Amino acid sequence: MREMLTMTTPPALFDLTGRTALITGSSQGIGLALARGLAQAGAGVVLNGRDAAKLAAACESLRAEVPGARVTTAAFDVTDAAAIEREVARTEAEFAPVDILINNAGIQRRAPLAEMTEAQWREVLDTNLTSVFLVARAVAPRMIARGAGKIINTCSVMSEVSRPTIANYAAAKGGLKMLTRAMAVEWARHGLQCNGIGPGYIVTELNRALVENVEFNKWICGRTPAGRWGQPEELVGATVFLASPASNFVNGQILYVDGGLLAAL
Ligand code: NAP
Ligand code: GCO
Repeated sequence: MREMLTMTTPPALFDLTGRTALITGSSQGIGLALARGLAQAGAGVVLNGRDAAKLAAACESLRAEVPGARVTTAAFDVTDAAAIEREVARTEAEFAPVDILINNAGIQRRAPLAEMTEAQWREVLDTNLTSVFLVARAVAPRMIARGAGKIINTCSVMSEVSRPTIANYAAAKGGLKMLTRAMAVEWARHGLQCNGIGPGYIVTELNRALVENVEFNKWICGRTPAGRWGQPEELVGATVFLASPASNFVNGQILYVDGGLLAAL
């Protein structure tokens, strides 16, 4: 056993040099922070979003922040199956094979459930859940052919609990927890590790209205044992772990990074 432990030194366990990560929804927020952290760990990164100009700006800033980093962009809507297939094929042909897929793109459309429109329901389920099926369906066969790959899905504490006005989002993130496990069950035998990260309340554009709401801000800081909102950068450690050789025997797990929120009544 001792020999096994000395086989790989800690830095190598978390070294992503030579690997390439596609991070959906990475033109801002959590996705961009994860891309930055993966680049700092040595990975080449492919930024994604629908807005090409926003992507170009994010790409430029990342190249400046992480000198020598391999950074490119792939603009596509994660709900558009044809665009996904086209951009994944182009990325693998022109940039590098995708070793790490982070299904991170997501939206919120808050409304009381009894008043929620079909459009609000479908847009959230399409973007936060079905998209993960569509993108993984394009990437996983290539990983399976190579006998290796890391898939990390951005779940949420809403994969476990809900609150009023986000039934669509909670349903999507609850489904994403089980889709993550289903991926692990089918693809682990092919050398893939499929897991998720479960952020708590993080300060991003998606939550701007909540952060700026004095009453909600007070509630969430009281509801979170750490007594504060999280920052996107605080999700990087868990993501690098799940993207690296350190997690080669970890499958079907959701790693919650929530300041203790789910531990508390
Ligand atoms: P954000 O700041 O609003 O960023 C969302 C990103 O997703 C943007 O880059 C956006 O770019 C992209 N995106 C949205 N719809 C897309 C689509 N159809 N196709 C491709 N890209 C799309 O949100 P965030 O807080 O970073 O959220 C990122 C992920 O973390 C989401 O899955 C969210 O559910 C999850 N999450 C967030 C929190 C939190 O507290 N913030 C907590 C738990 C989980 P474009 O609009 O340019 O396409
Ligand atoms: C909300 C928030 C949450 C967070 C996150 C918590 O309306 O309560 O948007 O859904 O974004 O998902 O983990």
